Formats: sequence, structure tokens, C-alpha cells
Amino acid sequence: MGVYAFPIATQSGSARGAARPTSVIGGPRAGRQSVDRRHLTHPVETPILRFAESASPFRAAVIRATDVSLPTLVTITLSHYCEKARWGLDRAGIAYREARHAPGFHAFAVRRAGGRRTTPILVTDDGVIGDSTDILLWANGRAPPGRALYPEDRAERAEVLALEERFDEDLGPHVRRAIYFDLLPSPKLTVPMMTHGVPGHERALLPLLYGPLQRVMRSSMRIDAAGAKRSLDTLMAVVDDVSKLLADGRRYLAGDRFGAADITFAALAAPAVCPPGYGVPLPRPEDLPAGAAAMLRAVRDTPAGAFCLRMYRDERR
Ligand SMILES: N[C@@H](CCC(=O)N[C@@H](CS)C(=O)NCC(=O)O)C(=O)O
Repeated sequence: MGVYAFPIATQSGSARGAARPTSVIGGPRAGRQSVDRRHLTHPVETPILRFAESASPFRAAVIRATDVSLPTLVTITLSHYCEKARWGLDRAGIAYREARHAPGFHAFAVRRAGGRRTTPILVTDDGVIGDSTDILLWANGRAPPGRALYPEDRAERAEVLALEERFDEDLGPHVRRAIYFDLLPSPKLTVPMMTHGVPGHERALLPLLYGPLQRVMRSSMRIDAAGAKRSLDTLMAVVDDVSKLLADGRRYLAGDRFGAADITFAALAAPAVCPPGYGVPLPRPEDLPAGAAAMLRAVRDTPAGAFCLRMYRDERR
């Protein structure tokens, strides 16, 4: 997991303040003391952070004297683009808090935080960032030495960005459609994943709203048998290309260091591979419906599938 900055005493600030855009990118937030948090790290799971996010009656008084306005990552908890952003922030050593939401409910949170429609969005003192690649680039600009996500060399960086773009366009949406086609009919599998870490009212309401939500998801993502089949072909073409790239024995997709291309491929392929260590516990292969189980075997049996599992095992920290 990542690190977070230990709360620092400032004049003002609130835990919730982080969820509201108060400035535009590039403009420093008025009246706020600028503190470089990069060297003030602390394990993310600490009593003070749990306390800061709790409803304790003592919290307000403490918050008046401390600044816990970390960047807030607003997510659909299960989303693989959100997993990409989480992984990038963790890897770059950026302190942040995550506001997880169930699909459907995310729309209110995104709107409230100043985003457009999709998650992830990152609310920072620099402004609201509404795309996973932009979040990784922002994190890269703030990463301490040794934790960069992109190479400094222009040509190498362009290669990473081209791979990232390909995965964002040709892998992410197709993995999502293919897996939802098989999983949406099984709320027993999907509801626990969709509600992992979300607010209590969303967890309580999602099962009741599951029918309409499923219909909206099916129509907005055009999830049907023909679409799922086309998506499977498209995603397997990307998987084949990645397997070819790996055939020369390279350890990472671009250059000799782990980075944004590896994060993007592994995170966006993850719902088809079910690696241990994903931000939400994914089903065990033996619990998957037949179609999803066949896809998992097909992807896992390739060098690219093995690469995804290795990235989760060795680099998801
Ligand atoms: N290009 C965007 C894609 C993000 C995306 O498609 N997010 C999906 C979740 S996987 C989403 O928020 N969908 C909800 C909606 O469209 O309302 C990125 O990289 O951040």
C-alpha cells in the first residue's frame, strides 16, 4: 500500500474539504500554508487516519487543529481504471485518501467533487483531475527519487504513453464489457465487489437497486452476447501483442524499470485474470461462471496473463 502524510498542524482545513475543488490547476490555494508532504510519510493504515475518517464526536475538535486534507481519489470501488490510479499513487508514494462508491452512486460523488462523469477523479489542491493517465502524470511530477512512473527521456516516455493509450482504449473497455456480460447476472458475485468499502447507505441500497442498475449498465456499455464476443476478440488481440512484446525476455513492458505501462496493462487486464492483490477481492477462478472462467484460463495461459499475475505479486505495493 501507499504512504500518507502525517497530519500537519496548519491554520485551518477539514477532512471533507479535500473532496471539494477550491482552485484551478496551477493556482495555489489561497490562504493555505504550502507544505511539502513528500518526506513526511507514515503507513496508510494508522489509528489517526481511521480516527480522522470516523464520525467520532472528538474528531471535529482535533480536525480544527490539524490538516488532513489529503488529495482525495473518488472511485467506483471495483473499477479497473480506478485500480490503475490507486496503484500509480501508491507506487509514486503519494499520500491520498480514497472515497469509494458503488456504481450509480458514483455519479453524485463525482458531480459533488467537481468531476464530469467517470471515475477515477483525484481532487487535489492543484485542482480536479478526471482521467487515470492524467492522475499518473500528476503523481509522477510529485514522486520522490526512485518512485517515478515515467522515464525522463522523451522518446522513452512517448513509448510508455503510447502503450498506456493502447491499453486505455483497446483493453480497458473490452475487459469490462466481456466480464460484465458473464458476471452481471450473478449479484451474489458482483454486489460484494461493488460495495467493498463504500458508505453504509450505498451498501444497503445497492441490492435493492440492482435490477435497474444492471439494465442501465447493459444499455450504456452495450453489454450483450455479440458485444461481449467482439470485446473478447479485441482484448485477446492486445493480450497477444503484449505476449509478443515479452517474447524477448524483457522484465517490464517499456525500458528496464517498472512503470506506468506495466501498471496500466496489469490493472486493466486484472478483471479477466483475477490476480490476488487487486484493490477489491475478486472471485476465485473456481467461483466464476463458465464464460468468465474460460476467459480467465485463456488470458492466464498467455505470457501476458502471467505478466499480469507477476506484476501483482512483485510490484503491487
Ligand atoms: N479514460 C478514463 C476512463 C474511465 C472510465 O471509463 N471509468 C468508468 C469505470 S471503469 C466509469 O467511471 N464509468 C461510470 C460512468 O460512465 O458513469 C480514465 O482513464 O480515467
